[in-house]
Amino acid sequence: MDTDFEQKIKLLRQHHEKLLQRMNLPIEDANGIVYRYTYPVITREHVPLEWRYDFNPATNPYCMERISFNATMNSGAIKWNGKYLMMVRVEGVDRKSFFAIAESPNGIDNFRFWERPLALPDINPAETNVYDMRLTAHEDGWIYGIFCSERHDDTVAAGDLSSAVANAGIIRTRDFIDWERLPDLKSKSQQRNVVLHPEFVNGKYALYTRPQDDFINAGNGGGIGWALIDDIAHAEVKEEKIINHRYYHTIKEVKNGEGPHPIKTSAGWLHLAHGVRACAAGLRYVLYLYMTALDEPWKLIAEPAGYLLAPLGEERVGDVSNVLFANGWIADEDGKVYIYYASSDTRMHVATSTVERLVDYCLNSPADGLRSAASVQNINRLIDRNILYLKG
Ligand code: BGC
Ligand code: BMA
Repeated sequence: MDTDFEQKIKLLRQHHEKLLQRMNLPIEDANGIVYRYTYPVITREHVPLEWRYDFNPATNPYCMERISFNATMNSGAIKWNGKYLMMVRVEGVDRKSFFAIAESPNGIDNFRFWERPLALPDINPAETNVYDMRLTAHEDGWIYGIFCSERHDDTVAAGDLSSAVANAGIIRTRDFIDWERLPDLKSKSQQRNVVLHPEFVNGKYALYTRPQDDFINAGNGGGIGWALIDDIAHAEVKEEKIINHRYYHTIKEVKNGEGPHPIKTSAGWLHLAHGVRACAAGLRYVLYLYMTALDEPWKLIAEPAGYLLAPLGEERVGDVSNVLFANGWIADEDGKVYIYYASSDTRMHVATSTVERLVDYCLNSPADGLRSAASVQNINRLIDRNILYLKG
């Protein structure tokens, strides 16, 4: 018996347990719209020790990690059997990412990975990387996952090992254990950020899409698209219309994409999305909200100016700095909303709010007037209203 080895493992387990059980409290400097929390909810340190260490001293005499992880980010989310689940994008030090479910009893701490990563049906040897899962419990009774399936673009010049093609992969389950993989979404353009709407619309499945000209650039195709699908088992985008546009000098000038599927509220569908602009430091990703009509989910009814959440403090720094990205949120029965967002492609956080607050934010914050002069007008209108009100 190697007591030194055993001692090391015991310590590792103790530290790991302490991290997993760490309590998470809201930070009180809020703007009234959302609350951030003290700690990230899932980091690479949360990855189970069994995935990392060989516990046998004979084959791991130095008690070293055998497989190491780089990041836990862009996670889908869903409430299932009373538990808060995240379908985490786990990325190894080899840059390959995969999916793994982590579960919490309360949605803000004590997230714990299930025993093994998701057994994603492997249907195409060219599929190189998978990421950014969106989960939707559809009214047809299945729980769907739509994710980005990426491969090398074989049409480019030899030696170009960076050009890639992004498609939407589709899986579904009834129990989160057995997953059926459906054929990838057929579309004329590349697709990342494809999301399934939870209800049938005119008897059809409905997808939020993000057509783009090539792997990185939205180009002419820019914006969040909307497409009706005849058969989800052979999904094809036949017609696509842009329902949320990009504009010059806004937080989404370069690209935007739907986050998780929208939340149904009495005032309309509440959407969380990401917007991207370019600057000297690279692409800056922030999160914003918009709303669409209840009966016509493709019709924009409200969009407050600018972002809801942007990288702050330590969130700014990571593998791809200056990025917030979200593809999961949960609206609880009592109206509380858990927004799961990743910072800088590195770690997962939670921010909480309520449906009422987020709807109020969307309907009553001024929209983007697209010019400095319009922004000043908005401020002056608020000051005028305050003067009037305070005079009594
Ligand atoms: C990365 C994604 C990124 C995309 C576009 C992919 O290779 O894995 O994180 O969003 O490229 O930059
Ligand atoms: C993308 C997304 C994310 C990522 C972001 C920033 O295009 O799909 O995977 O968080 O870039 O790197």
